[in-house]
Amino acid sequence: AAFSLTAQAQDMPAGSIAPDMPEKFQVQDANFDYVRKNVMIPMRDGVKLYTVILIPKAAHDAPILLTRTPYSADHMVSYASSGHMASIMQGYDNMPDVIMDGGYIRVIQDVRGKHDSEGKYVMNRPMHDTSLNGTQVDHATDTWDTIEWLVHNLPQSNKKVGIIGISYDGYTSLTALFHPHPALKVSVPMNPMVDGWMGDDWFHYGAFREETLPYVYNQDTTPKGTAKWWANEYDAYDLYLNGVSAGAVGKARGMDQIGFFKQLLAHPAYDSFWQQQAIDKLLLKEGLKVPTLLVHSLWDQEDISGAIDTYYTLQKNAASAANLYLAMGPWNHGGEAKAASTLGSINFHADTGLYFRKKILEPFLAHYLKDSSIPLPGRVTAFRTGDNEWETTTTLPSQDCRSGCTGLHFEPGHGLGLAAPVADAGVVSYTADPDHPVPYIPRPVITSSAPGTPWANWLATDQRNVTARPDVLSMTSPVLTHPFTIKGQPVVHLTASTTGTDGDFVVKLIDVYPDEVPEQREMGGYQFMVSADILRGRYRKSFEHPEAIPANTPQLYSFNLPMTNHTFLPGHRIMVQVQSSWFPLYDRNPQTYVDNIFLAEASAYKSAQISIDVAKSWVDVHATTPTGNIFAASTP
Ligand code: PG9
Repeated sequence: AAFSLTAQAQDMPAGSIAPDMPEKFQVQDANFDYVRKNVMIPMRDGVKLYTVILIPKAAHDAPILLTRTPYSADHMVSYASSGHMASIMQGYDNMPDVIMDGGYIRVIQDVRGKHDSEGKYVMNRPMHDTSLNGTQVDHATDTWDTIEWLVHNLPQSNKKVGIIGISYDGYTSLTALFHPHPALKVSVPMNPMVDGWMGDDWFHYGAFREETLPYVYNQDTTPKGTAKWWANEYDAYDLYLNGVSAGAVGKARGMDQIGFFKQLLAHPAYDSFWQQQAIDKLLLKEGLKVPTLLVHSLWDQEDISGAIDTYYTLQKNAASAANLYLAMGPWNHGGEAKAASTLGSINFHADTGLYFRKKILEPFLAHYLKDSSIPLPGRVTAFRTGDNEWETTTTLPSQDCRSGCTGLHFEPGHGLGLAAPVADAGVVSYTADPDHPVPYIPRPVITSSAPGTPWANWLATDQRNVTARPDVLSMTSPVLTHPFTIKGQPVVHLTASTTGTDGDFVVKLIDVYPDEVPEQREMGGYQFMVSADILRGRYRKSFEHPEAIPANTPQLYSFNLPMTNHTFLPGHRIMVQVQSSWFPLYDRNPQTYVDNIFLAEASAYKSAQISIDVAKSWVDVHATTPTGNIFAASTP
């Protein structure tokens, strides 16, 4: 060996050095239980997409499970600690107990323009048959071309393909359903991003999710995400307050070079830019032809609307509804892919993630991809929190609550009850000061992308951290003597006036635990948010055409809260909270009407007095348990 070293040195041109790394390192996989192929699959426009294929060595006649991602195919299979396929499948979107144990061929592809794929990235690439995309390609055509290549190049497969993924990869699982390839037999969009304006990642009913700026920065600056968001302030509350508006915070970091950021700034309202990207509505027009299992997390901190809106929208067409299944559970974003016996402090006393994977996902995939005699799960399988039970139904309660709903009515003295109060019950007021917005989690707010962030479980945070604030209104029921079960989407009816000309309304439905919880003492008095959302007041009449709020004039603010399936237990109380900021998850509303809140000047941000008409404010819920005399006689 000493000789060959000398020889090698002599071969080298003067002034160079022998590199350690071979041109291409060959991994020795003789003792692996799978074969890995990294291939560039050509699309119809010549762009090649980087695709990792893991084939179990025992595979023959095996179905294929595809995921299309902007989060790096390599990264998603880079956890190798042994030669077993399961060891590299620990992580986002990979559920080894289903995918590997099921003998599937696993395929993960980088979408256009991200990581090792060619082409240009567009954050939410519009479908090619809309006016927003002048090319002939989109995620649907890329999926089609990929599947075409897979079924012709994987002799170990049975030529049946399923597509699966969480969040962005749930969105690509939905886009695969447009003009689907005949070999696509099933889709499983988990926590999919569906309509970025209405209630998923970017806005909720027009309020901008300022804490997504780091995501946009990290994702949309370089193909491999090498440029990282930065902030000098440790507390994101300070960062966004100092930055004034979301537009200014982004611009200070050069984000006005990013196409998607420019689109955000140009489209604060629900105009045709957003409407043409609402996947649920496009899919209704297209028709759902492939069996699809939508997966929804009831405490999804990122995409809490996507799966549910898609479910309701597709119910409008019987043929599409016939291909549709829904599973939902007490998870955060993607929590169903992991162990899920708790959500923050809330304990479900059983692994609901494992139940989902084994009892719902596994048979669903196996039925369509392996053997149609394997029984399917129910149409709708849902975990009910509070009393912690799984249940199966054929459908969900109506989305609008037009009939058959129970009102949780505001009452004088900050009460909440089932009887509509007398006509003139007065108002309850608070001052909303944009210089002191209500934090969505206790400060310091560790931003969603930073180490140590409580982001994943924040929706289950104890609301006592804000209940005592004078700008948070809490309406509380007496103690329940009976269980009170609600399902579906609560509908808010708030009649309020403001001294300003714009304003936000956050409404939260909260389960207040008894002061003493012997089996879990730290839960005593816990205020568990069951469902909550925000409406930007300028959109109260039209999401497309904002209107200033006439000062000091009562207005109706009506909007749906996220899906529930929850039992308030005896001994607990029901609370509804109202506040005018949820910061910095949502950008501040200046409370003075300006054309574009992204560009609001510091001088526009003004305090406002908010007055809620007690008799004309309530939250409708689908209650499935008795609604008669369910409360103890006196308000505690
Ligand atoms: N919620 C993330 C996302 C989806 C779609 C667009 C942008 C962001 C995600 O977790 O993938």
